[in-house]
Amino acid sequence: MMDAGSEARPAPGAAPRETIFAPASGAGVAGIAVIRVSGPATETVLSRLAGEPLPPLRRAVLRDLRDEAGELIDQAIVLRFAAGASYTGEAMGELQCHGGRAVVAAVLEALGRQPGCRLAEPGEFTRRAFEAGRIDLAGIEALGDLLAAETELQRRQAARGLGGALHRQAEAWREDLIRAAALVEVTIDWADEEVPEDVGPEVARLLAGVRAGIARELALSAGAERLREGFEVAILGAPNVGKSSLFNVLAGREAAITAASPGTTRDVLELRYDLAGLPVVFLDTAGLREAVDEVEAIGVARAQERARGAAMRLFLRSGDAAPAAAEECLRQPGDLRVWTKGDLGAGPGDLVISALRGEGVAELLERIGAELSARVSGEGLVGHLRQRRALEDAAGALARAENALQGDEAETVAEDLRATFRALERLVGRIGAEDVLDTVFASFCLGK
Ligand SMILES: Nc1nc2c(ncn2[C@@H]2O[C@H](COP(=O)(O)OP(=O)(O)OP(=O)(O)O)[C@@H](O)[C@H]2O)c(=O)[nH]1
Ligand SMILES: [Mg+2]
Repeated sequence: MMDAGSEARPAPGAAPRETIFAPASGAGVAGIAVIRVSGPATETVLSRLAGEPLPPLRRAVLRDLRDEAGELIDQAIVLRFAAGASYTGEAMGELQCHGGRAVVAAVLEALGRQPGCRLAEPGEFTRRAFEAGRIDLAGIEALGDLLAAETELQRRQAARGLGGALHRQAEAWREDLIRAAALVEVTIDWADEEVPEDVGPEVARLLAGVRAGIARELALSAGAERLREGFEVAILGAPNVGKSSLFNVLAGREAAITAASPGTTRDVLELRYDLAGLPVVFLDTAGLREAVDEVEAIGVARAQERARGAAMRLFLRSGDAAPAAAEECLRQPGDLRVWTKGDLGAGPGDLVISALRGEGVAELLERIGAELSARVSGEGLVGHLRQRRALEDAAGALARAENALQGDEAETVAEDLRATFRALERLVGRIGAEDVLDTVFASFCLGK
């Protein structure tokens, strides 16, 4: 989290800022539900529901919540935070009431009847935190990732981002570049006189250090992006080799139709799978062959398209089907060849499985896990396309600065360094954030 910012105040003459509220805990019945309130009317609203005097700041106190008629709604823990020392930077409150649907609905209704109060939009608490300078864009993206994380490795990656790792890294690069820029400015100022000392080597060393750091992050970003989005593993092969049967074993249920007749699967089916912390999406596909009808032809085309974009491909073969000709042009390094129906006999391939008996499937998963985890073993901080683009721009501008330095063009070096700064500021969202916030918040849930 960044430094505590001051409370965002409305511009003079502007309408007073609305106070927002929303359930922060998930939908459905639970022991406790947390409802958050943020904005200038927080104290008034809380005292109307929970009675006066309100508990001291940051002290959790059990209170009766009552509606305007004095009727008891629920008993709840009331917690409040001062403006300037809360998530949003505004005065904030939390009501931890019982988690029944009717209880939550009644508390929300009572809040909605308070003047100047309305239900928050998805991501609105975080938008206010951003406006108050309490979180930057990279932090918001990491928070979104953390809320969306389905596996342990996704959670770890997002948690690093939330801790501000990318922000700190960008700051470190910026400091080195500021020092380099200052040295370059000196040579510009002394242009007509003798420069006291040749600063070139020192500037070159600083720029090369930052370049190496950025290059390293860019190299790791492919793995970090995959980890965030999930690895698609396409199950491919000629009709009838047992693709859907394997898919069903992985799903632990009859997710796909299997049949003795070839050409059974037409659509691409997806199965989300937590492979030792790696988020994997298995794809069952139509058997690769010259299709006999139009629908099958569409299915085969889709299978090939998804196979090309997948992180990994499993090429299945069995003794009772000729290998698919299309396989050869789909193969990429790291893919696996799997001999199926091992109960009927073994054949060539990286390993043998039998979906019927469930044999070899654990080993197959192990091989897939080993291959994919090798691609994310780095500690990549840049997991979003937007961040990668900004970092690529920074790398480009920095390379131009290094070239100009070799040509002794101090003015150009200074200009390219400024472009590098701007790209790094876009990376953490210090500039250009407004354009992307709406898209980011569209994926946020209520109450965050
Ligand atoms: N003996 C044996 N039969 C299997 C095994 N796996 C699949 N089969 C049989 O092979 C036939 C085809 O299986 P599917 O899983 O539908 O094959 P597919 O590759 O999805 O076929 P398409 O969707 O038509 O491309 C079915 O009759 C299955 O019961 C296995 O491990 N052993
Ligand atoms: Mg099938």
